[in-house]
Amino acid sequence: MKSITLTQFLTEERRAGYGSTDLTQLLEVVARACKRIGVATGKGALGGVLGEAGSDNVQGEAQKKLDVLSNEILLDANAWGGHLAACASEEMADPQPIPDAYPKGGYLLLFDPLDGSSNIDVNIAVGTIFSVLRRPQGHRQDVSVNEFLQPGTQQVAAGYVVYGPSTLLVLTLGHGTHVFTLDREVGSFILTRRDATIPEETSEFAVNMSNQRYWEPPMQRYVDDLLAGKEGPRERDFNMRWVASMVADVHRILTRGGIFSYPLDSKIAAKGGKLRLMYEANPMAFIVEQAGGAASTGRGRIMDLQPEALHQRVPVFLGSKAEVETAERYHLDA
Ligand code: FDP
Repeated sequence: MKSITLTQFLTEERRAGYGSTDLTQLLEVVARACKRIGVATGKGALGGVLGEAGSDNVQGEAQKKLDVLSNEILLDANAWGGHLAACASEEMADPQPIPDAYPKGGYLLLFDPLDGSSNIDVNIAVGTIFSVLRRPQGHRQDVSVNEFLQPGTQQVAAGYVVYGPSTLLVLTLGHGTHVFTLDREVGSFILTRRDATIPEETSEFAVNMSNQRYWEPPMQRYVDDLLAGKEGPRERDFNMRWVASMVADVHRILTRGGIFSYPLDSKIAAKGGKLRLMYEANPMAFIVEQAGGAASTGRGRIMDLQPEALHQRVPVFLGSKAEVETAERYHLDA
């Protein structure tokens, strides 16, 4: 069978009325930047890029050298294309406008350049997550942060790349979620799964159990019932997995189902949660919903939230639809 490259896929999508020429080119630039991040990640200790950068990001988290490098790769790659008005990143306090030397376009790009960075030094899969919004109409001056504060339902595209045993790009433009695998010899992303579908039911959950004693009562009850297995109210045994790279955990769920959750706990309650709404929760929610799954804060749909800040955090439950709805019921009935 003839293989379909990302370029061909995006061109055909555009002809079918999904996305503009600018969006297609923007996504190709992001994919190309991610290939470079994949090369840097793949070099490991030989590339001299492991370990701490010696700086903190806006959230007070220690930056790894690869966090900083990946951020620079994405910014450099996206500066000159003319498709974007500005970029925002987990690693930068404020959005970065496109430099004056280049034309500005009508899209806004948000990214977590290297998700799961605690796993870099131990050679476990990490990834990049990105979200594309349209710049609101009527803004001609410098891009303000408020232009980024659009609900997830406004995303025109979202994706993630996993740098694992193989490098994968998962993408949605709002009609289906599609998986591309990097052919490393040729250097192209090839479509390997069209219209990925997450099974509605699951018997597998992903959560950092070490936080159990800090969770809210409904979350405690939900997980107690999962752990009670066949003898408990759920009447079946559940398996648990936790990679601690959201991209890898979400990709497992996209492949075989499951529920991923980073709930509120008393250690992070003041921050509103652990995961960032704009460049982690929203793009993953879009991808998961487009694959037939669901994504909730535990008390409502993630993509319906009106963001209040660029680096806002939210509780996250996503994956197999029926299981996310069950977890939601525990919270809403409490
Ligand atoms: P990280 O901080 O290492 O980038 O983005 C947050 C995240 O990783 C997710 O990728 C991951 O699911 C989670 O945090 C891991 O949290 P724990 O350290 O609590 O396991």
